[in-house]
Amino acid sequence: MNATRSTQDLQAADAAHFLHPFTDFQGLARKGSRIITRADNIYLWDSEGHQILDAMSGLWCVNVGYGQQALVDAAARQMQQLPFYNAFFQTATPPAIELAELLSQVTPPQFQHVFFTGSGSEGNDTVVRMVRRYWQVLGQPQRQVIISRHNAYHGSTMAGASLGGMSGMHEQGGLPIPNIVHIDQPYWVQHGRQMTPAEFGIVAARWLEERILAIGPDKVAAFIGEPVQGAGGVIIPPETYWPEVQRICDKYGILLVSDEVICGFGRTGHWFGCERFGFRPDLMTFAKGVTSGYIPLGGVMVGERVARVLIDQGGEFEHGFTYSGHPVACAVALANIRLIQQQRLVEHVHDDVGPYLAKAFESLAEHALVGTAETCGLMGALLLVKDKATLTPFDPAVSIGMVCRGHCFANGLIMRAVGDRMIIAPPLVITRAQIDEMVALIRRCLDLTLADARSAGWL
Ligand code: PXG
Repeated sequence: MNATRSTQDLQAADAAHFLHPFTDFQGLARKGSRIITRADNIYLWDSEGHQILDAMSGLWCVNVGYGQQALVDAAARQMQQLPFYNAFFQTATPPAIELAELLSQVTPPQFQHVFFTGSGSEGNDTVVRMVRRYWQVLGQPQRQVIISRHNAYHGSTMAGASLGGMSGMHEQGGLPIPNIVHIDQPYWVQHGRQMTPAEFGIVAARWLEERILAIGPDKVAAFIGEPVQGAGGVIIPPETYWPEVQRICDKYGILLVSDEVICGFGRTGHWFGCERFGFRPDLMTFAKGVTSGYIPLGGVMVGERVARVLIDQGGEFEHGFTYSGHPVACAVALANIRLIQQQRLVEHVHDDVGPYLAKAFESLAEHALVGTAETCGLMGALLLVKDKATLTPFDPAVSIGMVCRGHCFANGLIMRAVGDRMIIAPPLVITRAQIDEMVALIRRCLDLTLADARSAGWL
């Protein structure tokens, strides 16, 4: 990169040539991108020299924080030794083999095999093909239907976006693809306030059973869900939800898939979200935190129930990507997972900063704008409301989340707005003192948003 290029110059080139993901191209071109030039630990710096606290870990991925030299060294070493070789033609590379072995150790015991991809979306495409292939090999090819949930996010490829329950995405491009259906999400504020959360968790899980029965259990291949919905706004299900989902999947013999792209690798204070919520998936999609985002890598952990069928009876599985098991990506993942182990980051979240963040969020719950404040490990969400007592939302035309996000942007804090939910997922290396700093910034931005709401008469 040419360090002498001005922000303005870079913004002009960006607007002229770069189509950003999930972006209104014209709107951004008019405004100009914020250009991020470097990072360390939990902080970013933009091209104007502003320091920003990254409470979103990049995009839910930089679990070990920025600037970890061990990951950089692993990439450089592997690039020199062997920058690429594929795993198609009866070949393998040491980093891919060693990562497969290490993943089988850090994941729950039913997982002894992995299929590598380049991203979470490709991982979920692999899940769709793999579960359908599994049932075909078992002589039940009619088991085609995969049940997912509204407001889930499972990626942006045709199958990933179909599994996802984002209506805006479905409208652009004729989705979902056939035989993918959605049930409602276990979001208590939206669907369950007349019940206790524990009662609601059972009710929400039973929506799965009702749908299975409506379709016919012999036609259903799998159920997929994120342990905690991330991009959907950090929707933390009641404790009763996942065990009941597990019971229902077991009852009808349906494969259970946990999308761990966000929840995996320590985010919830456990290695994987399914361990936090007490269920035993047959397949697990991962990406993001496997390399802390330093380099793209994803994949699917394949439980023995599925692996034995595919290996012992399946013959050739006609699926794969150029970068399945990319040696540089796998070398970085190895260094990343070893760092998580050495620095005991999962324990750090579980025993120390996770509970500390939960306490801090309890104090934010007292703010006039905050209707609910929830955390799970190092994920958190504040629901902004017009009236705390009744959880009455603001007029959607106000876009209160975007107002708050604007203040975060201007005050050196990256916090996401998903509708009226303000969400965070900071790097796992965050300290208590840094949580205090982050929460003080959040409080300031809430105060500024409240002042806007008062002066504009939105309250
Ligand atoms: N599953 C889950 C649960 C995800 O969060 C994917 C799959 C797809 O991964 P790839 O690597 O193909 O992007 C994701 C990705 C957001 C946001 O706005 C979230 C994601 C991606 C982009 C934006 O929160 N998650």
